[in-house]
Amino acid sequence: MSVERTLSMIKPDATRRNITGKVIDRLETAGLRVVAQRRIQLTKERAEEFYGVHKERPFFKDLVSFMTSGPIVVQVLEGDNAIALNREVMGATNPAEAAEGTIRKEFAESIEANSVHGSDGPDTASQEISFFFSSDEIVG
Ligand code: IDP
Ligand code: MG
Repeated sequence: MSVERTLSMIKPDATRRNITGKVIDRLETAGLRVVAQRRIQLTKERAEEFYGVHKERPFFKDLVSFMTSGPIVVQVLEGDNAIALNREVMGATNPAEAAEGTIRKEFAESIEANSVHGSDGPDTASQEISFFFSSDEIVG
């Protein structure tokens, strides 16, 4: 096992319902440690840049609109195998397919408004962390 860091976002559907604490509790209970955190409002330009990999997908415009519809909480999570562990705790993209006990099964409203983001691999984790945080903002 190796200690990793991953980028997490608590999405606007969750900030709107005031359940950021419930989401963070799931992450911490699973063994992930919040080593950086900030509540922000994404601009359209920043959301388009963050989700650039999806720009040809049919849901891209709606996704950018959703992600800018309210505040988000961006976090760096640290722990043993943090990248895969976070994906496991999050559950499948579509809450209808998410396993029992996962954040998306419990809290997501739809395949779009699915409460959380987590990096999907080591390269995206390091890119996504530096998209939001400088190294002196991450305190392990
Ligand atoms: P992930 O968040 O589980 O990694 P991705 O495929 O990377 O899923 O998609 C990024 C985000 O785009 C999803 O979390 C969700 O908010 C949105 N999304 C993905 N697929 C769809 C879809 O088919 N319809 C609407 N929104 C989608
Ligand atoms: Mg993804």
